[in-house]
Amino acid sequence: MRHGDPDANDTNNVDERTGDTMKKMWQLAGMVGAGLATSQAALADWAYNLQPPASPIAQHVFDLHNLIMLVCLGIFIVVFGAMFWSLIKHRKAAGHQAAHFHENTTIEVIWTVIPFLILMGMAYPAAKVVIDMKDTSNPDLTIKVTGYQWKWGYDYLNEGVSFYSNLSTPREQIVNAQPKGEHYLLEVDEPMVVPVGKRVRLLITANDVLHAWWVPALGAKQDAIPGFIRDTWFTADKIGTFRGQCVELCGKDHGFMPIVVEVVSEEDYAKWVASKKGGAQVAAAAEPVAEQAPSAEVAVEQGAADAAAPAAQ
Ligand SMILES: [Cu+2]
Repeated sequence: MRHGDPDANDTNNVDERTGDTMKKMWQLAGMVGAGLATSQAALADWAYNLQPPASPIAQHVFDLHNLIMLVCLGIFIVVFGAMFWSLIKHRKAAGHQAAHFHENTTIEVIWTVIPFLILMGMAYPAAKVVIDMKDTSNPDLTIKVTGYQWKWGYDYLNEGVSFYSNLSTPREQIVNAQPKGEHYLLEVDEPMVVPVGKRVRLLITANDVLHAWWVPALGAKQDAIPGFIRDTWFTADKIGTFRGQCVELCGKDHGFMPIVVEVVSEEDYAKWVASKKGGAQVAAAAEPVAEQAPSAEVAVEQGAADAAAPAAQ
């Protein structure tokens, strides 16, 4: 600061104001830090990776993710390493003279060929996984999944079992009148039940607007589109409960139509089917499920999918 300068006072004020802003920023940072520290429970739930895979496809997706992240890391290190090395080693202050040249065919060929090879190296395993995801041939059982505002409908085409799956989180938890449960907004009254180790084909559609069915641990994700039937598949390789959500913004209760898949042993699955069929007879189809949803026949007429095939098998 120049003493005796008529602007010295103004400069002082600017310094003070800058100091105030800095102080405020530090206070804000402190508040955010304290906020994070007090929500230790919430932090404990944070996971910094994909969900542990529970199907071969999910495993492929997981491995692919790791591989691509490593490639990205390698590129990051090389590019930033070269940049900082150039900035520091060749700085003017160190007496470096700038080179004067234009065009260098060798370097241009190298920086075209290397990225091309990297891209090809990433595209090959990625395409393999995508093709595997789309191969829904030879299923052991087929389930039609219908998205509704705001619930899911499941029709087991082989067993003739149909039901809706609704959010079961109590209203009190949603409006903060009760503490939130362990599976808050990720719990349903009737989960999808499938046998372990079986190839499950899902025919996915919607009855009103776009929805999307996603269970990350099973590696199954597919848009549910009214009037169309899209398919996907999974083979759960462990018994357990797997949770997912609708992942296409579908209206006011989009966040209130979770998905729960219960993977059980083959015996338990047979028991479950028997119990569902017994229950269905009692109910005497009082409420025909998925009446308005596009039937398999309609879909075939539309040429949308070979939806009738699993029923015929
Ligand atoms: Cu939805």
